Amino acid sequence: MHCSIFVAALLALPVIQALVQNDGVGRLPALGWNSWNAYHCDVNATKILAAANYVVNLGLKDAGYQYVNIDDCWEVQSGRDPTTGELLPDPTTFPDGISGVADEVHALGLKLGLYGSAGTETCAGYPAEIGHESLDASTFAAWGVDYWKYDNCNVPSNWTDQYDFCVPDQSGSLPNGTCPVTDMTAPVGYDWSTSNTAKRYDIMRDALLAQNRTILYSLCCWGDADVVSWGNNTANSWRMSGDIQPNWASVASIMNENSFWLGYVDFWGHNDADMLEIGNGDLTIEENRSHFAFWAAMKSPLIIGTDLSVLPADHVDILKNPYLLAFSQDEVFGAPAMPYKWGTNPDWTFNSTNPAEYWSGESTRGTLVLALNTLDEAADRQITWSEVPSLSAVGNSFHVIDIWTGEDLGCISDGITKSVGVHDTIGYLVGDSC
Ligand SMILES: *[C@@H]1O[C@H](CO)[C@@H](O)[C@H](O)[C@H]1NC(C)=O
Ligand SMILES: *[C@@H]1O[C@H](CO)[C@@H](O)[C@H](O)[C@H]1NC(C)=O
Ligand SMILES: *[C@@H]1O[C@H](CO)[C@@H](O)[C@H](O)[C@H]1NC(C)=O
Ligand SMILES: *[C@@H]1O[C@H](CO)[C@@H](O)[C@H](O)[C@H]1NC(C)=O
Ligand SMILES: *[C@@H]1O[C@H](CO)[C@@H](O)[C@H](O)[C@H]1NC(C)=O
Ligand SMILES: *[C@@H]1O[C@H](CO)[C@@H](O)[C@H](O)[C@H]1NC(C)=O
Ligand SMILES: *[C@@H]1O[C@H](CO)[C@H](O)[C@H](O)[C@H]1NC(C)=O
Repeated sequence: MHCSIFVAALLALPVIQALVQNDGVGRLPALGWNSWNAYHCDVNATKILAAANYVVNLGLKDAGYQYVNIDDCWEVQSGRDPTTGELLPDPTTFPDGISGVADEVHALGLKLGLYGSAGTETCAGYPAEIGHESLDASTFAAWGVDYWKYDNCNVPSNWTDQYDFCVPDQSGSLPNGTCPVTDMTAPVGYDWSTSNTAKRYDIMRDALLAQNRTILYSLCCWGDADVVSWGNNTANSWRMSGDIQPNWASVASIMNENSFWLGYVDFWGHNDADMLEIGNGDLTIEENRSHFAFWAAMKSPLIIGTDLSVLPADHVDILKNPYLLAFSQDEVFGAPAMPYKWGTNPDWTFNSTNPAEYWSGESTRGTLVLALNTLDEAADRQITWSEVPSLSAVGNSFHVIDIWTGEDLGCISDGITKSVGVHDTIGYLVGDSC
C-alpha cells in the first residue's frame, strides 16, 4: 500500500498535455443543460430532445447555451457488446442510439454531451470506462459526442490513492483540505498530479485527444485528490466539491469552498461548482438569483439542471441574464470574480453558511461588483468603490448599470448602499469613471 514516493513518481511520468483545443473549445466556461438534476435515472431520448428544443425555443441557445448533456443511465445495464466490447445505448429508451440523438441535437445547432465514470461502473451501476478508455473514446467520437462528463464512482481497489485527501466541505476535514493526521496523510509537498486519481483521468484525456473529434473534457472527481492543483493539465473543467443539492445550504457551502480556489481558474481550465439547481427544490427566487450570479462570476461551467418545460419565465430570465453571461464568456479577461471583503465574517474566514459577501471581477465591459446577504434577515450591503481592487486607483465616480434590471444608474460617486433581502445579491457593472 505505502509504496515509496519514488516508485509512485516513476510510475507517473506525466505527459503534460493541456486541453487546449484548436477550435477554442473549452477556453471559456461551458454553457449547457444536463439531464441529472431534472430527471436523475429516468431519462430517455424524448426528454433529451425536448430539452434541446426548449434550449432553442426559450432563447437559451441565442443567449449562448450550447451543450445538451445526457447524464447517467443511458446504457444497457447488463454489459457491453459481447463481440465488439463496445458500450450499448439502451434500445428502449434510446431507440436510435446516442448517434441518433446526436444527429437531432446537431441539427438544432447544439452539441451533445455524454456521461461515464473512471471506474468499473457508473454511479448508478452501468458499465463504465476504466480499462476501456480508448475503445470508448472512439465509440463516443463515432457517435458524434462533443462533451464528456467523467464521474468518479466504483473505482477498483488497485486504483485507490496512496494518501487521503479531504474535501473541505466534508465532515472531519480541515479548511485547507487536509484530513486529521493519520498514517494515510500525504507528506508535505506531495504532488497530487502523481496520484492514481490523476492517472485515471489522464488516461481518458489522452484517449479523447487521440480522436479525430473535439470533445470537451468535464472531469468530475468531487474535489478529491487536490484536483484544482492538476486539473488544468488534464481537463477543461473539474468539479471542486461534492454534489450540489437544491437548497441554499449547499449553494453557500460550495461558494465558500470555491472562493478559496479561484486562483486556479483562467482560460482553458475552470473549477466546476456543479450543475445549476435553478428551478429545483426549495430555493427562493432570491436564492436562485444569487446561485446563478455567483456561478457565473466564479466562471464555473453553467449547466442548467431543470425541467425546462415547466420553468417559470422569471427563472428563464435569470439564466439569460446578459450581464452575467457576458462576464462568464468574456474573451479578454479569463480570471473569475473573487471576494474583496467577506462582510459578515472577517476576511478569509472559511464558513460554509456565511461565505464571502463582497466580490468583484474585471471584464471587457467594466468591473462586475456583487454583494450578497448571507444572513437570514434583510440587511444593508455597502459597496464602496475605494475598496474594490480594480476601481480604487482609478477614481471615485463611475458609470454604473444594475445587472438585474439593466437600468443605467448614471454617474455614481463613492459607492452604493442598499438593503438586500435574505440570501439575495445586488450586482452592478461599473464602467468608465465620470
Ligand atoms: C420517455 O419518457 C416519456 C415520459 O415518461 C414518455 O412519454 C416517452 O415515450 C419516453 N420515450 C422513450 C423513447 O422512451
Ligand atoms: C489495476 O489493475 C488493472 C487490471 O489488472 C490494471 O490494468 C491497472 O494498471 C491496475 N492499476 C494500477 C494503478 O496499477
Ligand atoms: C491545515 O490546517 C491545520 C489546522 O488548521 C494545520 O494543523 C495543518 O498544518 C494545515 N495543513 C497544511 C498543509 O497547511
Ligand atoms: C478527421 O475528420 C475530418 C472532418 O470530419 C476529416 O475531413 C478528416 O479526413 C479526418 N482525419 C482523419 C485522419 O481521419
Ligand atoms: C490553464 O492552462 C491554460 C493553457 O495552458 C493557460 O492559458 C491558463 O493560464 C492556465 N490556468 C491557470 C489558472 O494557470
Ligand atoms: C459562520 O458564520 C456565522 C456568521 O458569522 C456564525 O454565526 C457561525 O457560527 C459560523 N459557523 C461556523 C461553523 O463557524
Ligand atoms: C427557485 O427554484 C425553484 C423553482 O422554481 C424553487 O422551487 C423556487 O420556487 C424558485 N424560486 C422562486 C420561484 O421563488
